[in-house]
Amino acid sequence: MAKTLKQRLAEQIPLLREERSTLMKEHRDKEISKVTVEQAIGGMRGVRGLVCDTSVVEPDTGLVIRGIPIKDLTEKLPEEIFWLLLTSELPTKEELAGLQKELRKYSKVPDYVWKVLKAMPKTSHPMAMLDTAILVMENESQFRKRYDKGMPKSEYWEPTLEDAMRILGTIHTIAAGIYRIKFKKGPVIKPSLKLDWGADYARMLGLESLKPNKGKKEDIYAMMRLYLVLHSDHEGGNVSAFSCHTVGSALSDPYYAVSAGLNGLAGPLHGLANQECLGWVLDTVKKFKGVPTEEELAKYAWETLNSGKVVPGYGHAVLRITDPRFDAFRAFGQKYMPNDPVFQTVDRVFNVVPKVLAEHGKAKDPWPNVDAGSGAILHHYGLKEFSYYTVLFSVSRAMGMLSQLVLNRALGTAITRPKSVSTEWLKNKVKTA
Ligand code: NMX
Ligand code: MLT
Repeated sequence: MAKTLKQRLAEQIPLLREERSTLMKEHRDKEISKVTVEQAIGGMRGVRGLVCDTSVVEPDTGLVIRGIPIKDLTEKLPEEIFWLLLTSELPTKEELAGLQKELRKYSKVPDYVWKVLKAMPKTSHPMAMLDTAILVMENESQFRKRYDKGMPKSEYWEPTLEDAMRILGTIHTIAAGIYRIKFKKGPVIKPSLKLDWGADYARMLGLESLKPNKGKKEDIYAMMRLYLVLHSDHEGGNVSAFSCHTVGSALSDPYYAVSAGLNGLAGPLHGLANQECLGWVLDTVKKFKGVPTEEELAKYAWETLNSGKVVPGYGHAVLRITDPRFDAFRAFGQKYMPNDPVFQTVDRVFNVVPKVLAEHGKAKDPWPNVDAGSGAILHHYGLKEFSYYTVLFSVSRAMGMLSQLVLNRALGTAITRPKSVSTEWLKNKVKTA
């Protein structure tokens, strides 16, 4: 008989606990990283001080989920990725069907969430709306309820998983509702309970009825599934995962922790770069009245840099290659929209900006990241309100944040509390080092 996700985790967790306890018993004092002044001042780049098993990102490979490079996962459903992130296995057909059924069990969005969203200022950013919705749903937290009743530490992961299932069971419906409320697209659409998670999200957004999508239902579903797979996780040190982890480490429940992660994702150097990136691309199309030439793009990139701004969608704190997630979006665009002028511009930017950034000499990584290409694809399917784009990223990244939380609860990971030092301390330390 097919196992549920909870049953599979219940089998794995004792072994994971054993593995961690052996590491601690036998090797607790071994050094795995050092910290330079540059790292302490420069956002701890490259410091190894955090354990995350859901995925790994190395400079020369990009995202690898449980040993599988992301390029080999592009045909999978997001739900399969969630199972993979948590268990390090892809689900069987039956396990996948069971997981989908269970997610649907949690698909009812409480009425108070819609009331709160509708009461928010019309000018609220869609990310502020999503974050508010997740936070107000904290009212549903099983973790908090059981914690208040004195649940033993060994059981923490169980209501964490239940909260995760409720967040994932509702977040696509909430996110689609935000799109329809904020951009006056008509009444909120209910979940179908038949389609898979990605396809249903696309349907609830109403993408099928947007121009020019007539008859392209399957393409739109494929696009959304790909989008949700590609953004699902990026190891533990990125701003959203680390924020979620830190808040979760205080035993704040998953609603608080995910909401903290989303606040980080809303920053222009992190998830908001996708909205900024499409804005940058469209500005060039407008300025040069059509797909710009490579010379025009180079000029525009230099103007951006000389005005002290970053070129959004380029550079990365870890990667030193073209982000394989960008490659996957580019391949999708080449297949489904090779003649779209916005996609063509993105492609042309890719030929130009790395050279400009290399010549500029500041960015350590001149290559495109995931945000460089995703917007053009959404734009092609009529989703043109780019302040919404980070919400799509969030729906997907909730899978990564939540799987990391569940595993950390299962392993009893300690509260995050690194030591900070003062500038005075640094100055004294370098004198003696
Ligand atoms: N355009 C212009 N300057 C850049 C860029 C860029 N795309 N990328 C890095 N730099 C600058 C950076 O601002 C820094 O300047 P300064 O010394 O004046 O502070 C210098 O190059 C060195 O930065 P790095 O060490 O290469 O990059 P860091 O690890 O600090 O930051 C990012 C990584 C991703 C924040 C940075 O590359 C960036 O701001 N990129 C544009 C925004 C973006 O695309 N963010 C999305 C990240 C991916 N995501 O999905 O979240
Ligand atoms: C992400 O997907 O989280 C981004 O690429 C940022 C990062 O990994 O630092």
